Amino acid sequence: MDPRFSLLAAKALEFVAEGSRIGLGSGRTVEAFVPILGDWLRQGRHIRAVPTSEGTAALARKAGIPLDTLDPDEPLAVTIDGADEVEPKTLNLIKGWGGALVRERIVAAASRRQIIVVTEEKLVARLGTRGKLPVEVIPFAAPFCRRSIERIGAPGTLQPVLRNSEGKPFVTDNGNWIFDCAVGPIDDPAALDRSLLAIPGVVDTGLFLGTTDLVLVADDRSVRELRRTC
Ligand code: A5P
Repeated sequence: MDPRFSLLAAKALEFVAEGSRIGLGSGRTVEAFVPILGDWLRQGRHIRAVPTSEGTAALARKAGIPLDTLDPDEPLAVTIDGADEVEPKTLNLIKGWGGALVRERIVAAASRRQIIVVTEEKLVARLGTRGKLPVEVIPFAAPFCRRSIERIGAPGTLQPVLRNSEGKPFVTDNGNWIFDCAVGPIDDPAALDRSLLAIPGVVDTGLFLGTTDLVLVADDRSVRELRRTC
């Protein structure tokens, strides 16, 4: 395992309060956090966690973390999640390379704070720089969504490629498919997000704009905290 994941996990634990309900994100970085959280609970502490994917739920059960469901009357204190790109000034994100974007969005919205844990190569000057924007679609609408996505912006702006797993479409925890759209640095992420969400059959996009309160970034030796500056 990348040793930076352990640094991030230890730091993230500082933001979990005894007795709280938290959101648990998805991806390798969170996978490193789950067993450390389990060890912390075995020292006599209590939390309940809402997982953002079936994969995280399985890991959490294995680690002895009590699971919970969303409660509209009781926001989660914090969600600890990963990301695929982070813009340091705005803390805007691209998420979903792991395929859990929809539940990640819902759990983030149900939380008072969203804390993102990343290694430093995830930091980008402009979203899109790492070249991939996931868009979750309803399978019935997939051909229509593909065509509509291709027509956004100048020709070639977004090139949707259906995500595959062992030769078949990758199926999300919600029974949907994902188009990984080849992108470059995005000029106006909010406008792009609106255009994508306006397509019938698009469930959600990997653009997480204005949802993040704090980003923890690990290099080989330490973890630094990023807060929004604009
Ligand atoms: C899951 O859908 C994603 O949003 C993950 O949070 C993201 O891909 C980060 O994953 P890693 O920690 O594995 O890079």
